[in-house]
Amino acid sequence: MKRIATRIPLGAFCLALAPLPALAGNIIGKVTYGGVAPPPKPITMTKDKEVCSREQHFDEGLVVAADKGLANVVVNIKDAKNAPKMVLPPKNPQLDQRSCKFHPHVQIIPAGSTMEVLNNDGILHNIHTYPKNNPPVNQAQPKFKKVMPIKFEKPDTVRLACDVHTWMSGWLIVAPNAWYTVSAPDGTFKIENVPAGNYTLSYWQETLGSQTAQVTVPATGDAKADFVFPAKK
Ligand SMILES: [Cu+2]
Repeated sequence: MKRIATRIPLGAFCLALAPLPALAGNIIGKVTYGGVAPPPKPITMTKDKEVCSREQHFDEGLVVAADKGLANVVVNIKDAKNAPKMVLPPKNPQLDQRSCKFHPHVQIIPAGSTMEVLNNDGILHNIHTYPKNNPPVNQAQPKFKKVMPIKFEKPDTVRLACDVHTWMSGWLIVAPNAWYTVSAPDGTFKIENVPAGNYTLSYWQETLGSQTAQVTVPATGDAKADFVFPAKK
């Protein structure tokens, strides 16, 4: 009768003592527009033209790249109970008003942070926020006031406008956790360091609204979450 080997190989023993690898990966993907991209719509400026026309202005409600990559889509994990908090950056996030345009058009900041609204135009702006969960702000920013801080305590989706230049438009996402990101001009995005498991991703675009999709983060490697955003009916 053969003896059954019961000795545990030394290699396995060492493996058992080694720290467990973190079973986490990144969710990466590209959002594309599922329709015929409308041609960029130029904006007619009616005020402070000398300063405002330092840059070309187009309607940024739907920014589609040549290959249909969709910019400015906010991607986040829904019901992210175990999500880490978004770390407050060492420097305050900034919203620049340059050439009568908000830079960036869509920005994600952590809840509890203070956003510095900059006036680099040397003319009067009037920031007007349309929040759901934070106090609204409607405040003139004269040309000499270069920086105006606004604190955002609670998670929110905030539309930004300027009451002097009615075409100025932007969005601020006040994120409750780190699993938020915004798609780049080519539509690509990445949410880092998500533990293995099944998740629901939310895709939000200012003109097209919200969509969801399922994604599975494997024990090793990244999860692909390419998404075709349905065109508006
Ligand atoms: Cu303005």
